[in-house]
Amino acid sequence: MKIVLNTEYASQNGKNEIHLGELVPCFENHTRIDKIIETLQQNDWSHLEKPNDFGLAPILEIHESSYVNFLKTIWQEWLAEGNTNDILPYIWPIPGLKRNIAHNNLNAKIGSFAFSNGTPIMAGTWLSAYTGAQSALTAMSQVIAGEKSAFSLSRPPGHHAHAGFYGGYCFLNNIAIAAQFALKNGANKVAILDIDYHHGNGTQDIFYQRKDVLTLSLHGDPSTNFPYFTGKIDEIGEHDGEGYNKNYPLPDGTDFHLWHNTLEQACGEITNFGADYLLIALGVDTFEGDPISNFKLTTDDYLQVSKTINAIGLPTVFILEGGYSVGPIGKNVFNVLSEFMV
Ligand code: SP5
Ligand code: ZN
Repeated sequence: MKIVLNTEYASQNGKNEIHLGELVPCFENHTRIDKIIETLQQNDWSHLEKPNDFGLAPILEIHESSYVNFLKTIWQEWLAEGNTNDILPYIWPIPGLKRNIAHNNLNAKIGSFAFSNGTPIMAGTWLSAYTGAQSALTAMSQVIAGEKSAFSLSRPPGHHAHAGFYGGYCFLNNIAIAAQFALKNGANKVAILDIDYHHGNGTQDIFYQRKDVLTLSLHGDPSTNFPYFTGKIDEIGEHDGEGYNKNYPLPDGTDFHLWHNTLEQACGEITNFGADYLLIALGVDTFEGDPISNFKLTTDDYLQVSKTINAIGLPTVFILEGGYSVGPIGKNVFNVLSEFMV
């Protein structure tokens, strides 16, 4: 399998997020990728490819140009006003207030492009986000060119990002950008299977009215888990997309037996759909030791996950999402990829 790394992954280096009422060091930090690289090397897998640069066009297929422009320029605007700390939003134009992306006040503008507060922006955010998206595109292009599988080892993650706003540690929706790229380059249908602990709200929203992209997500029940306001079972898509989105919310404390039975149901949907390619939003925050999640998967369980995904038999692109237990993250990711590591 080909593995593509955005070497600028550490340029996103947020200091703090709010957790249980206090500022704590960001869970989503560069040590996650450092550890995955280290584990790959220990397992004699040290050939990591650099992303090609596909430019802004494939990003603009998914994201609004005003939003992309915001991500590119907000740090300079922030600096120009004399600020030095990371940018964190603190007011949002929820219904009843008026969204205004052209607002002159930066706090008002920032809140208009964000949906949650735990996602700092700093000098290197755009570089990491841009190269992360290019990494996903490169992995996708390799599979389009005939590779059986590829892995985008990239950071920051993407599945929470919507067409026009960021949150949940995500800025650009890498997997949506890669899926759209596949459709533009010959595919008729693609399936996205999101196995991160959290609902892939951005990906769901982006393809909600489309039937050429089947979106499936297994996640912690939004009644008790981020992102709270999406991810329920009755969100099935709309218009042409009705029936092409499926959510599998699972209760707190879910163990591998229930999780894997659910995975097999989702795999059945993918087989029936008849996709040309499968894209996996690969989060390992389902791990039993994850500090912000509460499923009970073990490192060995991820070996079976690899077998079950491989049994679908489709050319497959894996794109890294979450997973915050840094010590075992490398082995957990390696095990999900194990059947594809040829
Ligand atoms: C890509 C990804 O995995 N994003 C996850 C974003 C989750 N952010 C919210 C974290 C909230 C931390 N505090 C929650 C306490 C849970 N008991
Ligand atoms: Zn997650």
